Amino acid sequence: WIILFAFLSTSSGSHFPKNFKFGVSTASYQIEGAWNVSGKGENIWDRMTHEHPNWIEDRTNGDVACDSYHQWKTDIELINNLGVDFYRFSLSWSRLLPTGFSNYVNPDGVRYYNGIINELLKNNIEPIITIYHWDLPQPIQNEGGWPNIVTAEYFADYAKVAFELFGDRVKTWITFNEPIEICQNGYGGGGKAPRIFSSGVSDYLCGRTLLMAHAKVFHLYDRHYRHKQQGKIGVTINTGWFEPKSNDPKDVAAAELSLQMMFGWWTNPIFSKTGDYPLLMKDRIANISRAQHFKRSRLPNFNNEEIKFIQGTSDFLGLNHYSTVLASYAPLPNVIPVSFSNDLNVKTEVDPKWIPSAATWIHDVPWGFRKLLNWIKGEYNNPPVFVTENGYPDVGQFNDMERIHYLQGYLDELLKAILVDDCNVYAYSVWSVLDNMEWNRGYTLKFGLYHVNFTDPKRKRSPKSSVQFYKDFIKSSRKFD
Ligand code: BGP
Repeated sequence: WIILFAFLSTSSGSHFPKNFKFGVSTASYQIEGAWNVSGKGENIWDRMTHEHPNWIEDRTNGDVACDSYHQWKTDIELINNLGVDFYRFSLSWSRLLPTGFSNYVNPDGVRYYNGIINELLKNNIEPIITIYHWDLPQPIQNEGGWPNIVTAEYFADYAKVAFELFGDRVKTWITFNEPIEICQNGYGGGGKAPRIFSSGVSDYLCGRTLLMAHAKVFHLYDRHYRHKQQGKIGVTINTGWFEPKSNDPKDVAAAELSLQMMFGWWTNPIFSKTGDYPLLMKDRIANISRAQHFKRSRLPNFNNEEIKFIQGTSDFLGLNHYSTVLASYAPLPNVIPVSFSNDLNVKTEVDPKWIPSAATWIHDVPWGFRKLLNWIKGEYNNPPVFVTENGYPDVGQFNDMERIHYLQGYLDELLKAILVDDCNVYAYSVWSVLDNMEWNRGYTLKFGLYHVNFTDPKRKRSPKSSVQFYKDFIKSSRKFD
């Protein structure tokens, strides 16, 4: 053991299992630009950033972003230069289906994604598609968006178009990226589009639709495409690690409640033996709703048939993980406000000794990653985990030593989780290839391995030090094959 630990702590990349895959991730709205050209329709991020520029820190938007719609070939060269196995990117729903509905497919959109997929394959890089990374077509939002259960049908129609068009070459599909961000931040009072403020009700309705939509699309793939196309389909859920602030059972319970309500909300119905939302969450929201004089729980239930429909609908658990917080007990929620965060009501803070980043919510705490992977292993019987995002934000320095320190630390802990703890993780992806439009932070926050000059109309890309780091890391991990 001592030798193994000594080796692990000095290793860089070595000893990852033979078939372990490394990659990088992006999302359509954050990089593509070309928001209204070549037939693309309007989506909720276009609408929100145009109507409310002040909701974005630097009053920018994704109109041009990294201009990847025109520069995708350069991007693939940069990705290829890293020596990665796969590239995870998302489809812009309104670039393929400008109104959101499947009665008209935009040929330029099809051409664009075909170009990317074919070029990746030519370079031996596996294309991995996220079907939905937050850019809902505006006309579907006009019909109520995700809180309206009918949106699940339109999502399935869209997914079918994607399977038909690209499924002969794309073998890994991710239905949703980070459902809690879509629902709680989009419809429950957070800052993400469409930023609807009906807290405490719409966010849970949205959650119900998303879980049904995910399951529907899984079954669609399973029944009609899996046999022919031989691919895998899963979902990406995000969570930080919640470390109890002390051994006090109340703090331990607060940490567990946080994991169950933020992560278990999604993973329990799909990956657990019981199906359905976590019991802790159901009881808590039912009780609070009662105290608030609601006639029923604000958490809309699933009947037995629906539970069976959702259960087991994922070939892998996509995990986005960035950071850790200390959780401690807070008194039972007040009756108001009616909101998800009031339902949860756990106190969180960080250890002042942890290395911060340019985002208040991200610290360099690699051991939390290993603990989370072990928690997932215990909770859901060691499912295959695909780490779809992990990364560190700064303000854009070329010599990005903090990013390298972060990535090295998290990769080391991942390796221990795999080799020492036997966690079933088979792939890892860095967020992100390029500096990009970081949602509410606009261009003030940089996650890229490559720097992008956003004042240059050509959006010139240049490597940061972390490019060489990741490249070497991947290469040395393969040397031992
Ligand atoms: C994840 C998203 C990514 C990316 C990253 C950074 O939640 O899936 O799209 O943006 O986080 O987050 P942020 O820009 O909110 O700091």
